[in-house]
Amino acid sequence: MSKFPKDFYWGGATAANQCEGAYNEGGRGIIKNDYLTAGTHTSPRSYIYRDSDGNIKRASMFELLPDDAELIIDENEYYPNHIGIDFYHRYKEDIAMFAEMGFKMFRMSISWSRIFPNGDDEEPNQEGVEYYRSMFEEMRKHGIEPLVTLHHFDTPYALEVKYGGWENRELIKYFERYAEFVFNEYKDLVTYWLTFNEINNLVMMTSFVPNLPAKVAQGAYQSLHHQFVASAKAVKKAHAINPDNKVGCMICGLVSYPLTCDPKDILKNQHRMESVMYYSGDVMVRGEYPAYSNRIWDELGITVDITDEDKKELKEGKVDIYTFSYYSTSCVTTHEGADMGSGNFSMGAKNPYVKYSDWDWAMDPDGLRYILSELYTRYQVPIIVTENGLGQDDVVEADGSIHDDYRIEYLRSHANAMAEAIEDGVDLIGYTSWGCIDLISAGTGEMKKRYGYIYVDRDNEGNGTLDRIRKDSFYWYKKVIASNGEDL
Ligand code: BGP
Repeated sequence: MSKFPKDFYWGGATAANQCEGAYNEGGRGIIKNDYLTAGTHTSPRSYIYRDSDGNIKRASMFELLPDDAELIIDENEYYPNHIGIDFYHRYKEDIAMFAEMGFKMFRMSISWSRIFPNGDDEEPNQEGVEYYRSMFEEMRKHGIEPLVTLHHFDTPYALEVKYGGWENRELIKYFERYAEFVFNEYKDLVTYWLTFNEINNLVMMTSFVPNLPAKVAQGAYQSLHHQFVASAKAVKKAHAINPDNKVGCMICGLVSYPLTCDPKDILKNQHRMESVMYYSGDVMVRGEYPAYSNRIWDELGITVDITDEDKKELKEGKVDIYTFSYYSTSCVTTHEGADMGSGNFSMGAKNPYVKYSDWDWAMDPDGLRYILSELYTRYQVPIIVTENGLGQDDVVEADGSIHDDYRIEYLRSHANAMAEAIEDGVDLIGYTSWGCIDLISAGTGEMKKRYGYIYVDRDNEGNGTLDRIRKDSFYWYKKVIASNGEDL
């Protein structure tokens, strides 16, 4: 007997800026990621910019850009997101392949700058509006439930230039207007929504980067607060427009363990989990800042401007479901000399009890069962795992087949962990694995960090036909969905 509930939402996930391409088609406005070059897991993606003296310079995505930097697109560089996997033009054939696998849910994102190219425009861009309508209709035609992210790393760049980005409170009203517009527009087609993808990423570096200037931490926490308020206002609108709407938070699952049983490691890990992960969920699900917030702000030497009106909004705009990404875990320690690994995501000490991927991310299915139980005990709302998967390059055999048994093994072990969590009593209602079709890596800009059940013929330099090929995992997942997770 399947351990998964009868209507479990099996599916996959993508994000507009990593798959659509067509970055300057259909009236779309520019986003900052359009300026990101490709990187690898050892050399970060970078921006090319002109400084106020007219010099052309390069800065990695992890550096702070100077205030006078004017981002430019250099004809001699390769910008992977410009073409993506051409999902913009091929979404019908791709959705048909998702349907062939039996998807019940498809998580995608609306590109805000396709709807409001500058973010604060008076009128929406009709071509963008029709584009997503057609995509939702296509999903419905195949019986697939859309799960729509409103913001996946893609604030319209014009808002960053004009207002300085999310540090400025002004952005709240533009996001609210965009959200209200799409809730009304797609009212008959969409009921599952997520506001900000991995909202906690905004403050992640304040825990991982030592001696970060207080100004940076201040800006990060203030921006996050503005996104919390923007999200809460959107939740209220969603409920007012259609009481059936279900809105979720989307939290980056930065799960860590104490490296040793030294009580100092236990405490350090508790504080790490609070600042990088629980802080955001606590505000969005419970509608108020948790008690430990003051400790976090004091340690960073910052003050977050929170008005009484904001507090009211947060209370009234609590999310209905908790969703998160889960790839990996890491360890936290106060002891010198721990192996810190090189993965761009885990950012902690290496765990001797788990295996690591080619990109040095820990593969830890037990950690998924563990965190699911922690989260459900904490929040008691339905949960969806909205991202999970193994990023690894694949080999296309001479006969065109792709034997990605390593990916099947990763996914199977995580599906088993979900089944166990359900038996533990967790109200898990869905699973949309990441990059169900190969797409551009957010962290490295690589194409070869592949997550898909569907292979896309394109390499890190932008060569390839963009043809789609079914991998072995495609047929495996189809069987999993058909048996509702019984046949893993
Ligand atoms: C999450 C993002 C996704 C996705 C994923 C995998 O942080 O929400 O956009 O990209 O991570 O990461 P990467 O693309 O760096 O392998």
